[in-house]
Order: sequence, then structure tokens, then C-alpha cells
Amino acid sequence: MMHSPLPAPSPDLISPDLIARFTAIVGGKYALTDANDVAPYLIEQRGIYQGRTPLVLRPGSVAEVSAILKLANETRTAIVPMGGNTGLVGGQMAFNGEIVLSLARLDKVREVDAASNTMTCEAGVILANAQAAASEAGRLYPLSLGSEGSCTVGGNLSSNAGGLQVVAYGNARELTLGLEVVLADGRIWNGLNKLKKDNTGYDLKNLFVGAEGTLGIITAAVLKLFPRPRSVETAFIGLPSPRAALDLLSLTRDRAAGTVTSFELISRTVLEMGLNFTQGAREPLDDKHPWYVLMELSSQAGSGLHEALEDVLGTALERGMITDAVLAASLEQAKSFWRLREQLTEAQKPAGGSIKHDISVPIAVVPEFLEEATAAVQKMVPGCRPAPFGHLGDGNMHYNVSQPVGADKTAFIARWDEMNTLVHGIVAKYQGSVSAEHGIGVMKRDILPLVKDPVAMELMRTLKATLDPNGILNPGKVL
Ligand code: 2HG
Ligand code: ZN
Repeated sequence: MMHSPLPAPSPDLISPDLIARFTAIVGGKYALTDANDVAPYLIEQRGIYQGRTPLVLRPGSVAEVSAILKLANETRTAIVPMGGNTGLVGGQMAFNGEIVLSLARLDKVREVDAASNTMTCEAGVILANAQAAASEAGRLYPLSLGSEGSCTVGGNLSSNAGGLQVVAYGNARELTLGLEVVLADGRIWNGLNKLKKDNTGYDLKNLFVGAEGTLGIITAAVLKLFPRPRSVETAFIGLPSPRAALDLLSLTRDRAAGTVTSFELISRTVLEMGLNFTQGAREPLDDKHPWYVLMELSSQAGSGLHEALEDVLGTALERGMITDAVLAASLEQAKSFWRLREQLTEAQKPAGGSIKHDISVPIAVVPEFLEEATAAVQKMVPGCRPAPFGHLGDGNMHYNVSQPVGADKTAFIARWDEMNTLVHGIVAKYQGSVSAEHGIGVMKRDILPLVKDPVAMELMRTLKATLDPNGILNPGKVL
């Protein structure tokens, strides 16, 4: 059962002498052992996992990270790297008394090169600070997530984070040009490439992006920048069905002068949870609708985008694709739409137990997937409340299912694996993915071999054994 900590390997105690050697690398101030200091590193936001560690290290330089890994490798001491601790699959948790290695103090934006459209950030730079640094240089770093105020560049890359603008700009992997990585034995790979074109052998950086810290520890990255859009338009739209939402996406792409930079589908069920949860939130539209789209268009043209979007929505209304829409009349209103969207994760908590699925299917079959999954889970747990939402533009749905009203939370959550199996079976039928953007961590580790090509699994194990022969890097995650 994925909620209990993994069985502890024996022995997992780190001797006082070894703790002292690690402490000497970072200095006493940055080696936490006191239970109160360590506590925040042992919990995570979903409240699913509880960690256990004798030591949290907070190195202040790449050289210190290197020295830590060298010592860890020599002494076979397991390390769990941590960024902003916002991961959703337990990848950042020390379950078995491993050392937690926080990258938070590596928080420098080393360079913004506006002419090359690149930015070099250390792993601990908070995403919002990276966005701000780009913005100050008149550029856009488009990775955008609900947790951007606390998640970090290193965590974003290690989990290949997606988020709200993937439809236009790609996920973290596509936004990465180069990396600096500390390997398991302490060697530092300088791959801080700024080049768009570089055909000099294997693509090493993509081994580490999305590896969740199991192959090496990312300490810095060269990130891609884009022009800042000169106009942005945001609309909240009510529609009858996910199929209608796909038609709207297609119409918008055909007609609008700008680029669709976000296209989020929200079910009425989860919107209601959001409205109940978000202070001062109001119904975005006068009437209630079974489905909503939060759409954002961006353009380099200084004017005309508003009219283009009005034209698209007018046509969509005429054709019965949508039933109502409101265009944000101010930045404040646009922000309030996004606040409502970004709080949907938190908003599910008061509704009791929630069984999560972060899936993707080819975008054309999202409507079929939703219909089949809903019928299946409701048959399995009568009265349960599917509360789907997500990044329709990427075919990525957070197919989360809340417990029936008044039901026993523990009994509902006990059916997590059973429901996952059911939903993932439908995902498989449509050649989808069981982890679209949150990663594998421990939550999906045991699912992976069941759904992944066996040769791909062998290759992954080969890479792990080659790059981390002593198994010190984030053991028990991914594989
Ligand atoms: C989002 O899109 C996040 O808001 C979290 O990926 C999704 O709560 C979730 O399952
Ligand atoms: Zn998401």
C-alpha cells in the first residue's frame, strides 16, 4: 500500500562519527539534526508521506555538494536531494533514514543572457525568482506552476515539471539547454551549454532531467528564455462537454491572431470545491455549467488580441460549442481566475479523501477517457465524486476522485491501488501515460514495471547501475 513508509532496510543508522564528517563539509549551522529543525523536511503537502532522517545538509556551493557525494559514495551513505519540497509523488522524501540534501542555498541566478535568450540558474532558485529575473531582462521564462512561489529550478528539472503553459512552451525538459550535475562519486559534470545546436554525441542532459535525483544531482541549469508577450487575454468559458472544449481549442488555433498559451479544463465538481475554498471567490459566470475552460492567449502584437478572442468566442457561441464566456477586463480579474485555478489542489482537501491520477492520453481521446473513467469509478465506489481538471491542451488530466459525502475517509483511501488500476487500465487502452507531469517517486514506482516497455525498464536499470553503482542517490525512487 503506497501510503505507509517503505520497509526500512537495515541498518539505516548513520554513526555520530560520519555525521560529524558530513557536518564538517557544510559547517555546523547548515547541518540540521535537531528534531524541530528537521521536521519541515519530513512532511509534504499532500500529507500522504512521513519521512525519517538523522541529518539535513544545506550546502552553500557546488564544491560542497561534490564533497558530500564523494563522502556518501565512499561510505555507502544514501542521499535524498530536496528542492522546494512541493513534489506530489514522494520523490523528495527520505523514508529510511537517508541524509536529506537540500539545494535551497544554491539560489543564485548566475547570468541572464538576454541576447542569447538564456538564463543560468542554480538549483535552489525559486521558480518565481527565476521568472522575475527573466522579466527584469525583458524576457519570459514560461514555466508556470501553482507552486511557483516555493518550488525550485532543480526540482522542476528533476521532475520534468509541466504546469500551465506547456501547450505553448513545452515542459521543463524542453526549456533546458544545459546542466551542471554532481555525479554519485562527486565528480562535477559541466554541461552548461547555451547552444541551440550541438550535435556532439549523446544527449546527457536528458538523462538527468526527469530522473528525480536518482542519477545525479542537478546543481545549475541553462534555461531557455522567450520574448515577453505584449498582449495577454484571459477568458473563463462555460461549456457543455470536454468534446466541445476540444472543438473550441481547434477553432481558437485556426482563428486567433495570438498563441494559445494556456488551455485548462475544469469540471463543475472541482470548481465548486474551489469556490468553497477560495476566500472571496465568486462564480466566474452567471449560470452554472458542467465544464469550464480557462484560456489564455498571448501575442507579440500590441493590439488586436482582445478583438480576436471576442471573435472566436462569438463564433463558438453561435455554433453551440460554448454556453457563456467572460473575458478578463483587468489584470486583477485575470489574476482572480488564475487564483481559483491554482487553488484547486488545496481545495480538494476539505472534501475528504481524494484518490489521485495524473494521466495523459492523446488529446483527441480525452473526452472518451473522461467518460469511461467516470463510469468505471462510480461503479466501483457508488457516490464517489470524480473532480477532474487539468491541462487539456496537453491531454493531461488530473483525474482525482473525492470520497462520497459523509463516507469514511480511511476506507475510501484504502481503495487507492484498486482505483488506480482501474483508471490506469483505461489510460493503457488509449496508449496514455500514468504520470504525465508529476513523476514516479515512490507513489508510482511499483506501477512503472507494469506499464513500461520491459526493454525500457532494463535500459533504465542499466543507467542507474552505471551512474550510481552503490545506489546512494535517492534509493527506492523511480526504480
Ligand atoms: C495542477 O495542475 C497540479 O494544479 C496539481 O499539477 C494537480 O492536485 C493535483 O492533482
Ligand atoms: Zn497539473
